Amino acid sequence: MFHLPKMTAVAVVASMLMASATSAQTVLRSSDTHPDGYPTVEAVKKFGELLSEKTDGQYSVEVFHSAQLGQEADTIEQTQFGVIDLNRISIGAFGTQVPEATVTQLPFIFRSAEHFHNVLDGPIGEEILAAFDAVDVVALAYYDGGARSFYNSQKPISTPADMEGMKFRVMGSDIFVDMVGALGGNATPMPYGEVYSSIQTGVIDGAENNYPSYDTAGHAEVAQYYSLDEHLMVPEVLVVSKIVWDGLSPEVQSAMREAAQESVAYQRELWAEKEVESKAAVEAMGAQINEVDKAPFIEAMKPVYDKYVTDPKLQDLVARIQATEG
Ligand code: GTR
Repeated sequence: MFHLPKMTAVAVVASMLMASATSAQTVLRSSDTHPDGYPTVEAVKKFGELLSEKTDGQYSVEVFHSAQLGQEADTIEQTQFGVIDLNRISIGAFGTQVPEATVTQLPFIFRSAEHFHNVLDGPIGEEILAAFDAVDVVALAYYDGGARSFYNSQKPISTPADMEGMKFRVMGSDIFVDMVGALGGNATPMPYGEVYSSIQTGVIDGAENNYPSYDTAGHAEVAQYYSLDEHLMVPEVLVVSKIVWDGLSPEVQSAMREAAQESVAYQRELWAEKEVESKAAVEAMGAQINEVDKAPFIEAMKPVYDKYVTDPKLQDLVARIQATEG
């Protein structure tokens, strides 16, 4: 190895620092658990292009897809520490850390995609985004994540009774554990990246997710029964580390907020296309999709609401969501 004399090394480092200060090209690293091409990954790339345009090339974004930076729970911590700059993540992965955001994890809280958009695009959506400040990230925008339904390797599920004794993987939030419990099943929180092999080896019977995840993670290959109860619509969020955010000028902060907002319409378009494409893809993989009467599933969720919606502030939030049109 070539060793520089001490003084020379110092001079080299100093000139490198000066170069980075003058050229001022900052590449922000963004995490995503999904593979390249997935709507969230493509939307964050678009966000990066818009940010770069708005900052005259001063800031750009590199998306580390396919969980290259780790599983979601770990990447949240790293984002809080400022090790990862940006993160596109499901609100479900935050668990119950952000009380206002937990309402979006309540089963059947959103009645339709239209209701979901009406709530998140308005003042309630703003209020929930702002609540993330308390956990050291700044939430910039919501992306679509569709409706999640149960799937498993054993049999079609038509009523909660069919779930009796079955094991389902859920995201790391107590709400989801109680949700499955209230339906008669057993829930195991585990990282997304372990679901495929856990179903394959029989550690769990199934999981729950939207069509695009069920498709792209290959879960349809190992759990062919997909039962359309659509119990959850959990928003995806794009967050930036608070440490990184605090180091940005107000101009760059606004550019970032604008770029994030502008990437939303693009993500929604890609999402709508991907849902259709993935439904066809899973059917081609042998998935058997059954319709479900949602009423008994909705009915069974009362204890979950009773347990998690006790704070009057959250009760008010839930009431306002329910009163929103759509
Ligand atoms: C997907 C979501 C991911 C991840 C995954 C999971 O729908 O887009 O961010 O949370 O679900 O179930 O872990």
